[in-house]
Amino acid sequence: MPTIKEKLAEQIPALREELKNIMKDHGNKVVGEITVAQIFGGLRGVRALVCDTSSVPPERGLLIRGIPIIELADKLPEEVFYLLLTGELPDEESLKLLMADLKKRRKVPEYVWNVLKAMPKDSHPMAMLNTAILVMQRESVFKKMYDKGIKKEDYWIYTLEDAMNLIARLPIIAAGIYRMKYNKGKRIPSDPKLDMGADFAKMLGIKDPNSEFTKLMRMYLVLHSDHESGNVSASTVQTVASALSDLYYAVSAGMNGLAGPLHGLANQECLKFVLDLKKHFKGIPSDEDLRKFAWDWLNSGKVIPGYGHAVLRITDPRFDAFLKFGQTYCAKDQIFQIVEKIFNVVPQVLMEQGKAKDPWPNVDAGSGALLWYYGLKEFDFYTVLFAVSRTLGVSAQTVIARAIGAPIIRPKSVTTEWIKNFVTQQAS
Ligand code: CMX
Repeated sequence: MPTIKEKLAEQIPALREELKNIMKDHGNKVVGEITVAQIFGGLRGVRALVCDTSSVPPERGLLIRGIPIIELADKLPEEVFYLLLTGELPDEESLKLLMADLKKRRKVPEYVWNVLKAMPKDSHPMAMLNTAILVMQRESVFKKMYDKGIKKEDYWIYTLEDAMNLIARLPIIAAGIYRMKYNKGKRIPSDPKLDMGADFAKMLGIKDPNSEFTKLMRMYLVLHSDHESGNVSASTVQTVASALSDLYYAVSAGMNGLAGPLHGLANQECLKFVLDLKKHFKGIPSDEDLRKFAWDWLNSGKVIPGYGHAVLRITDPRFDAFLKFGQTYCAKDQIFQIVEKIFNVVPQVLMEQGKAKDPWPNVDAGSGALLWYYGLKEFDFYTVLFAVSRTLGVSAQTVIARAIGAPIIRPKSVTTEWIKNFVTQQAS
């Protein structure tokens, strides 16, 4: 059975050949145009990137290598990483090899903890995580080999090394940040008997008598792992990596984008919204009270966290997966019931308001309530969980970009003056 590196080494020549032929035969074909509104509007809908690990058809939601995410919700994060990279789910033997390889790499250098301890106590856990990633840059195998002088066609091999090291270390670092930041006691060491999700759950130190939290962690790591490459975090990783910055630089940069409230931080904002509601109404609000609350919220100029999406036009299937989990394991929990109630009321309000193109819940709308239920109540930590998961996808994307020799990303910008002149010329 091949290792993941051998499997990729088998696949990459054909991938390169295919790409070369597409470029040779069809390089001049026009696939789209861009309007002035798109230039000023965050490039929404502009087809300008290639991402083979996953796709997000607006009416279907996330497909990883063509497989709907809902069909992968019960897989291990390691299986999904294999799928992201190779386009195939691993057989038993390949999975064993991958898991054994990742386990060997579960070592975090002591200086990472020293740097984290030296940070101000009120540092956001995402600032801590991204600092930890950046401070490990000196460990980059790609950087070391690049300095020695390697062939371009071998870049992916050392990027894969960095990816495997980073993926193996991040759950340990994230759990360490959790215990340090919230005074949970000593760090809990990684357990080599456990898979990534179970080990992460154990290192966080959440009581888990029925292994439900372990199940949730595995699912959480799978659901957030990838979402094409146009979103803020993934596109940042790809842009930084395209300068041949190593994966530590690139992932740290991308995860700084994930820390924004319109992106990954929405999950912490979401739970805050739910808790505010519960406090305000001293329990579960009625539909009518919630409608009014949502309108007041919108009228005060705020967005409803966890609702809307730049690409999706349906209820995010990742939200569906969390909802199903909640209905199975904590249907009677008040916080979870408020999440369900918001789902029943808010889309209608957003439709009536008529601004959001997508009035439906995204991945962040429901996950926080489940974490809260199991006792992970420090909601400014939630984006860290997202980041640990998203590193699987963006790392796979970067390995593939290196394998196909993707060039430095450098689109052209124009001035507002240029646009004004352009539209004037068009009019005449
Ligand atoms: N509540 C209120 N207004 C919303 C809204 C929401 N949940 N979603 C969109 N809108 C508004 C926008 O703010 C925008 O208003 P203006 O015209 O006044 O600027 C208008 O509707 C049109 O926006 P859009 O084209 O539908 O949405 P965008 O592609 O510009 O933005 C997103 C997408 C996710 C940033 C936006 O829906 C939002 O802010 N949602 C709340 C935050 C959130 O849940 N983010 C997490 C997304 C998932 C992730 O990346 O992790």
